[in-house]
Amino acid sequence: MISMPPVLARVEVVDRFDTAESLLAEIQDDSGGHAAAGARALGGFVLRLDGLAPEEVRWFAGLGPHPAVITGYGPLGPACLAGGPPSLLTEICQGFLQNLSGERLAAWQDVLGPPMEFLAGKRPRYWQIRDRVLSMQNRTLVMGILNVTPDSFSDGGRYLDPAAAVDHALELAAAGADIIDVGAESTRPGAVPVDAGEEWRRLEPVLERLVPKLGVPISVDTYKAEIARRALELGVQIINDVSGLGDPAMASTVANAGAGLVIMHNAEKAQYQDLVTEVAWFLRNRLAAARRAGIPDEFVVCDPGLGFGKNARHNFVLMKRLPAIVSLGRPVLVGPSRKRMIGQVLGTGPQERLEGTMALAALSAWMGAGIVRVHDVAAIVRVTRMIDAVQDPTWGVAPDGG
Ligand code: HH2
Repeated sequence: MISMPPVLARVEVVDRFDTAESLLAEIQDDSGGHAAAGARALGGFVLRLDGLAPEEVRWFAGLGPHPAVITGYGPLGPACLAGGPPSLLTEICQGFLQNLSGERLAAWQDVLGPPMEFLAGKRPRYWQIRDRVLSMQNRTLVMGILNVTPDSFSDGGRYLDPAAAVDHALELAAAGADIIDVGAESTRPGAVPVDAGEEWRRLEPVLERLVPKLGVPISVDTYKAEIARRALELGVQIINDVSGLGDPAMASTVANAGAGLVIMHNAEKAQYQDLVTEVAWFLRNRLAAARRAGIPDEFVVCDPGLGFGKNARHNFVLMKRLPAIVSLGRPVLVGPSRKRMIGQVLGTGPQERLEGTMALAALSAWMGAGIVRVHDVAAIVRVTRMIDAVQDPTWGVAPDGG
């Protein structure tokens, strides 16, 4: 097993609300430069590299004030921000790689590949799940939520009865859901943990009925490898793991079934030195762990995990800087549905968060998410269809349509 040096590369999009300070707040400046300000002037992209070796950081420092480059320290050690248009950042990446050799070259080639594709305008648009491929080429996918729990924060108790659960899943699919995500343990803060026996008692009767009936793929929201194994045996195609492979047996279980996997960021405490870097690093790290366990990257989708070990402010920062997660190279799933971050802004309870969910789903789709996970499928399908039409104005509309 090759241990990968801790390096990380990602691309952020700088917009009119960003100041040099807001992007640089996280890396301790040791050069007095103004990369983010430069990025604004030059075209709106910032490339951030973390975990540089001393000679590597010297190479960046040697690039001088133009192109706008700043070096400092992040949570993975020496870090660098370079600002400018995609062509300039691509040139910088190529120059940087030319100066490397051996294991460092291999490590940086591996992490720089996806951001360089992102800068070239390419997005990760496919997800392999068992023998199917889900495409996000033309449109954002909608994952409908089915909670077979007594205590989920917005719909607990409504679908505990298997017949009601199956009916609801069929309704969600008819409303346009591309995937149905079935969960039998609430993950809301303060929820009582459920043992595998109880979780399976809730899931089994639903999955047994649903697998043969449902035309769209089923994912199971569980962090327990034992539950994942049983669900995969019944024929589900995806495991949605909110612990990001916390169970050591999870990756091999998913690999053996050739199933799709959602790796979500989670943390015990809402405490970060540098939120976006830490979330991106966690996801990259778990992606590499999945690969080592035999899950090719094509089978994995990444999720920043809104509300998991994060306060509202963390959630909004992650939403705003979603391209940093998209540039890691895998399709991104975002789950904003009815979450507390909406209630905190609008002062509304879980049942009155539809507009907030619509806004966050629209932003997610616009900023490159491939999948949104929601309760209100019919409304969100309409929202994402509109965003998709703007993303690709040639798609689905006749040239002379009014
Ligand atoms: N959020 C919830 C549960 N599972 N999975 C992913 N991948 N991403 C998410 O954001 C996510 C998730 C929480 O929402 P919900 O299922 O509605 O509530 P509860 O955990 O109370 O059942």
